[in-house]
Amino acid sequence: MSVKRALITGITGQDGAYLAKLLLGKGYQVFGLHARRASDTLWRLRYLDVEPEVELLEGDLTDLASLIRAMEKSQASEVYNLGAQSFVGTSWDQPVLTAQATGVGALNMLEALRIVNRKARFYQASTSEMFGLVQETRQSETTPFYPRSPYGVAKLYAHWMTLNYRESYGMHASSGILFNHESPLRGIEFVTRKVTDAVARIKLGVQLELRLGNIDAQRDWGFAGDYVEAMWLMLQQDEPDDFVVATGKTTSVREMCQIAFAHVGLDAEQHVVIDPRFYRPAEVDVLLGNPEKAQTKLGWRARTGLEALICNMVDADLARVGRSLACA
Ligand code: NAP
Ligand code: G4F
Repeated sequence: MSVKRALITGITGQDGAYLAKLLLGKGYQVFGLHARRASDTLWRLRYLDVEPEVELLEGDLTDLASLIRAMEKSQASEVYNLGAQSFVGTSWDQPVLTAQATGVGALNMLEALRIVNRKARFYQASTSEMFGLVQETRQSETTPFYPRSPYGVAKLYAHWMTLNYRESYGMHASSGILFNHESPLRGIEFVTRKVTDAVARIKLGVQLELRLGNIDAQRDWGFAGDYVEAMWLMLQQDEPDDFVVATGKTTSVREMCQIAFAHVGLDAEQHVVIDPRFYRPAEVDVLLGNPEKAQTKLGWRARTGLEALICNMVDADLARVGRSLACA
């Protein structure tokens, strides 16, 4: 049997690294779209020990020609579109870039499939941010969307384009509506990692306080390593479809902070300072997913609880900050 070939956009991001590891473990040849950057973006692939096994192809989601070349070079039969400007906060400062990379970028990738190999299977990284001002207490595949940020709007465009290409061209294009998922590889700008990094620094005596915005916001947080399995399962189905991927539990930022500080014997109340600079122009107050369809049809469920996840992230940051202090 010939080796399966997969192309991942956003391979240098949190999910891209975990997905590359998962697919390599299943015997895939893995190609990753890689935009040239001045800074080191390959650290996550090194952290998971997969950098040498991944073949990087230069390209950018805003450059259709580079995506066509990536399709031709990789000969991929599965394409995972994870690339995006993915930080909600930045999307108000750079709404046009967000629309181009996160919204039209997905359309460019779909076009590259349509031009080079429309039989290739396509995964779109959709998001619970599309529910925004939630229209139902537990959000499922049938909940109406109401995005609250330029990022959410861009993702909704990409989501509908994925459905449209499925219906217009019969393409195997699936959309995973993933709720927040975290790991030690999470970018430092996202709230869980911002908290676990600060907890490590405060514990090791190199930081005094942690400045946060709306700590009453609630999220349905899971572990990224569990969530990339759902992406793969979607592309193994006979028919393309949309799936909510979530834990089915929601927790406030405040409670998540308490877990992180308590893990190292500290009291969050003593260190967290509310700073209006981190409030957003429009907030998504609460997200809570209903993952029943993914459980029934994909046989997928979240395996990692929030407490274990946050404690693991704190431990990873303690080790990281400890190493950097030892080298200083
Ligand atoms: P991430 O860590 O921010 O990674 C984003 C990736 O996209 C990076 O590899 C980045 O490359 C790449 N990228 C940015 N602009 C690009 C462009 N113009 N062309 C090509 N690549 C570009 O995000 P993540 O947490 O892994 O999330 C993966 C995907 O799932 C994203 O689409 C995100 O919006 C979506 N999502 C995430 C969550 C979550 O909770 N993590 C939930 C729902 C949906 P550089 O490293 O070179 O900048
Ligand atoms: O960690 P966050 O920045 O994640 P957010 O906005 O929920 O977006 C993440 O999850 C989405 C899925 O729902 C993805 F599509 C998206 O790409 C990204 O991965 O913020 C979580 C909550 C927000 O309500 C925010 O207002 O935490 C609140 N928060 C409070 N203080 C803060 C802070 N968020 C950040 N980043 N920094 C703060 O200081």
